[in-house]
Amino acid sequence: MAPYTLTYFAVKGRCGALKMMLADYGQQLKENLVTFEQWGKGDIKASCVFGQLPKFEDGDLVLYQSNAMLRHLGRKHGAYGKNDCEASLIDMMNDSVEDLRLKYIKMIYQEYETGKEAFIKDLANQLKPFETILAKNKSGFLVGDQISFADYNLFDLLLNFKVLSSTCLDSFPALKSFVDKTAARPKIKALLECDDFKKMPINGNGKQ
Ligand code: GTB
Repeated sequence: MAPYTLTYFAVKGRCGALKMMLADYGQQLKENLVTFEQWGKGDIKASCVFGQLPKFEDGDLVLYQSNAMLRHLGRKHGAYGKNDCEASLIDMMNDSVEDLRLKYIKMIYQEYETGKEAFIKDLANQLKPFETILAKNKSGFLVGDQISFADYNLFDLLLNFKVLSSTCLDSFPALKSFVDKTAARPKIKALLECDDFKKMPINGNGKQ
């Protein structure tokens, strides 16, 4: 039996990083896919503590909030740094990935037609700090010398950006190498190549 259960819509959305992390750690995941029709009835929404999905279950523990899920799995599977200072730096990195993801989500869901070009134009400014961090940290990870949940989260978002603008990493060698190396991790490569994952849209409104 899979130790973890994820309830979410049939999109990568806020769960791509979580799926990559679990795949990389060789963990099974049971997925309950919720359709818009089911969601629209309102009873699933009413059952969610904050009225939103994803919902993640680890035995009796029920979590909402995708970043809390990443932190939980980071703690359990050794992807939350080697000490408290690394853990705090990983939190800082993940918060910055979240800031950027929120900008992306806003553009996708609220202003795709009017804001896409401006978003792509500004992407280099947004990516520069991550490039600097990765170029400085010779391990190829955001913090320390081992992969953390923030790395999976950044990787997932960068894959979305590459779909949005295929050339967006061209002037960022450290980010490009980070993406190539993460994508080449055997279990992540297998997930990225598997049909069930590939066919899932990135976002719920069909924009990408
Ligand atoms: N901070 C929360 C987290 O990180 O988990 C944000 C969760 C969230 O935004 N959930 C959205 C949701 O439940 C789905 S993710 N929306 C329904 C509601 O609020 O009633 C984004 C998303 C939006 C729409 C679709 N879709 O239409 O397929 C898919 C994903």
